[in-house]
Amino acid sequence: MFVLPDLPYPAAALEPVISARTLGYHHGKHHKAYVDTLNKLLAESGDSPDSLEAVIRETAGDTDRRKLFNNAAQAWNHAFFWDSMTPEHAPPTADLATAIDAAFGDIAALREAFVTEGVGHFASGWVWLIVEGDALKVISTHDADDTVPLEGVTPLLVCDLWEHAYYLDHQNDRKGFLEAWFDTLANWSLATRQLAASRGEGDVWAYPAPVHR
Ligand code: MN3
Repeated sequence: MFVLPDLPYPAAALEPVISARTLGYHHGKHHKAYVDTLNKLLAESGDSPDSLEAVIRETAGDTDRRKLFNNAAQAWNHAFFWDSMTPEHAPPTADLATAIDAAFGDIAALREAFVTEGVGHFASGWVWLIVEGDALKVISTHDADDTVPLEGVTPLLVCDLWEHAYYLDHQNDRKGFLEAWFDTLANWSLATRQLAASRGEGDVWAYPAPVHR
């Protein structure tokens, strides 16, 4: 079975952009429900996969296993989202800063691209900073879809575009949420590690391995 990872910081650590109330519900109710449903579906089918990434890759695009995919991917996306934020925000440096400048011109242009992609994304989903091959890109995905099944793509950061991520704190102001998120919460240390891993230095981020009982 898969565990619900603890938040990597106290629930109030991301205030005022994300309140403790929002984070408490988001992690303790939404994320937990995805993990619980994932475990229930796996128990019913008798499967005991080696990793959550394997479940997502095997079920992506399989309409008969859409429910399993949705819950597996949402479990993964939320854990990566928690790690995509930090109360100790610091700007990108070194190789990451160089890669951002090469792809977008500067950090302000990346911010514009990230916010514009997130605001323009219709309904629920996720906005990502990824590296594909050698190039940084901003993309969005719908509903539970993520980058795990995409060959040659490493996610650097993700932000949740579902209304439950921001509605209590920002109401319908997705743009304001994304701007504040980018300016004060984005975890560029994670992005730096992911970029290095995409180049073969260290391991890419992975969901905690399942516990077999
Ligand atoms: Mn969410």
